Amino acid sequence: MSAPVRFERCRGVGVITVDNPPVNALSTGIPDGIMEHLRRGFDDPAIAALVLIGAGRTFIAGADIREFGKPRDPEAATLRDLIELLEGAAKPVVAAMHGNALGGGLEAALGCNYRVGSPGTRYGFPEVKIGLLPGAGGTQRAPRLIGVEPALEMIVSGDFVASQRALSLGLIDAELEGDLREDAIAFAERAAAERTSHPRIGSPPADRSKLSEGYFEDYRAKIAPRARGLFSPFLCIDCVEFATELPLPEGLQCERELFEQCLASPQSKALIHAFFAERAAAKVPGLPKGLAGRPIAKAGVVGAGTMGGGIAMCFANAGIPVHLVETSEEALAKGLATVHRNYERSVAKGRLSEEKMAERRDLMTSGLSLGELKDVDIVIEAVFEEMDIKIRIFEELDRVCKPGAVLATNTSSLDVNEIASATRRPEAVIGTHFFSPANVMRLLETVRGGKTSDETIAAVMALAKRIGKTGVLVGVCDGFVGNRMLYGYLREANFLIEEGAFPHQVDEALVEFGMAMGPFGINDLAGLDVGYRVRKRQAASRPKHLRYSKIGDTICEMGRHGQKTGKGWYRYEPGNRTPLRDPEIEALIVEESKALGIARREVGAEEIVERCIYPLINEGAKILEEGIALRASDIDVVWINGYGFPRWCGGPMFHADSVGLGKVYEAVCRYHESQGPYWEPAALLKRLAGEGKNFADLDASAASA
Ligand code: 3H9
Repeated sequence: MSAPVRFERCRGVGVITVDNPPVNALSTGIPDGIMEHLRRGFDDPAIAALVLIGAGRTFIAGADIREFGKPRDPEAATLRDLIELLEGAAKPVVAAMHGNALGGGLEAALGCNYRVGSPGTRYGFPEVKIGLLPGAGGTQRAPRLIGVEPALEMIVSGDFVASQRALSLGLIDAELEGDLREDAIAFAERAAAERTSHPRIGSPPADRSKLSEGYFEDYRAKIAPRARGLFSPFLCIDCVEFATELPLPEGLQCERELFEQCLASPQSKALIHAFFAERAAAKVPGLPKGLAGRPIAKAGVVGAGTMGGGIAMCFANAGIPVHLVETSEEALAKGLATVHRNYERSVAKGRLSEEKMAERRDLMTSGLSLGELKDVDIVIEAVFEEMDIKIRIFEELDRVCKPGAVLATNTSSLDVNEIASATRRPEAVIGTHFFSPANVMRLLETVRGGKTSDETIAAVMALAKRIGKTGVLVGVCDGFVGNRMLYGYLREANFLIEEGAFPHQVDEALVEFGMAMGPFGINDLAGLDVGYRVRKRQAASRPKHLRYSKIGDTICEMGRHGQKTGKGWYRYEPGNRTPLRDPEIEALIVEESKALGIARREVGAEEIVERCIYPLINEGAKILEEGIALRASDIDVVWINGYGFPRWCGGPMFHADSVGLGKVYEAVCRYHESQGPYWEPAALLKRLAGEGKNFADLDASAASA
């Protein structure tokens, strides 16, 4: 194994290479290694300049996130020590960047005299996405180097900046198109030969003379809606404001204190959990190593409704040709018109160029016969949630599709095994449950049937990554992971309104908890008829002794299907999506309580949150017991990316761990007593609570098994 930091002399330039795969993170020992070689270069009279570069596919992607929260070796040098040494360097140092130069990696580069990069390099401070702020001088040096406004935008959004933009901002001094190492060495040689002094980010505060009056206050107000519930974006702004007021050493001190606050916050722990959970979800235990699955060169989609059209867009957006099939010209034209409208909206908003839109539209073909799908590598069926229709389609797909093609269904709750049994190749059948709008939502629940082959799973998990989705592998059950958990959440929301709350109170309490929207608002957005159809299908098998709220059905039968009909749980003014309380619905709810013999009572926000969130956890535990989800963290990924669960709470299972499983179990038992059988505690929850363990322990022991 090669050393994680190497030194080579090339003519009069010392090249320090960080080789710490996969992303050259600044793990313990790496700053020491870089510092040792820097000193060696400073001391060697034959060396006139130094280059800092990354091995493999990237420059340094930041501090090692895995080490946060763990005890650190007090003897080991820190990133801040490294940057201090760089800033005091007697010889010019050039950061040569490719791949990603992120967080602490970019901060180290800011400590160098020169920054150069390959054309495709991405630069950024993504710390805010894991609840932190750039804590090794990024908030102080970036505004001094590139100006307050662009620096603030980079630091608060966490978004990456492309190479050309980095060049125009002055974040890098040059874009080097040839061999980065060679060109950077030549750049360093020239700098050493031609100049006696080398640029350095100075101590005076960043220039605020061009900022408008109240600039930082306005910025705080501007980001407030998208940063709802979040802690670190506001501390990022504080830090940049310090950079405009304080000399560098004092600014660095303030930044350090605020960084420590972020690091100690529950939010950063939850967001870091979410970061690793998403990466863990991509790994499927048991799949043969290196199995890539069939490459997808062309796709087919059956059904051009909202979901089908959105799924076709996912393929076209990723550059994959896609053929869309409908049953009538009219339905096809309608579906394509929606797709085109979506693209045009993106162009109008400046998110997509005319040229890219044309390219994407050109990748889409369409027709009226399933026979046209004979050459696709994957077909995704996205028609009505009716088993009979799906069975007929899969029988036909089995006849027409080429051997080895993946046959996928976008069902959100139906039995994938039953669908697979309509074919002679159940190994090729899999569920791909997209979320609406499919071209926007990141979650892809990938449903493994009893006979789905490893190749099919590998192909779909790879496809998920390629089309920019977070794939989570789940097993077959009614509603899979996400919707199965949703049943309990919505059920309790409905019971709460029978008992005394109104829809807006339930929604407000859950939005206050952190959910992107409340259950009634989201129902209206998604369309009430979808859930109604599922409930009708389940009616025959629903145990009659169990409590059932029929208000949702009544509302649907009144023709109130949510936002699309202007009325649902709320009413809507034409052209406005703001939910407004509707006296007609509230009267109906009061009437229903009376009919049920329930004396309405005040229902507090705490009860609303417990009654809706704890069933998620209890059901999640049952899902784990049954092996429907592979990990508790996969459930978190599903709920964060598909259901608007606050990422900064880490997902329902991480949230349960944070609350304490003992406390959650005790509450579930209490509600079991008062509310009855729906609240039957999961055996796993009981066991973990009894053992003083949590879901993270379960995942850790499964990973090490
Ligand atoms: C920081 O720098 C703090 C400082 O300001 C102040 C300090 C005082 N550490 O995403 P991928 C792993 S905070 C450890 O699948 P991609 C990742 O878990 C840090 N591990 O690849 C995965 O492991 P595995 C600021 C990391 O090509 C593997 O690398 N920096 C780190 O799609 C591949 O990752 C960030 O927040 C890390 N920093 O994307 C950058 N980064 O194979 C966060 C990645 O075992 N990282 N890993 O599952 C990213 O945004 C993406 O990983 C990146 C590559 C764009 C780099």
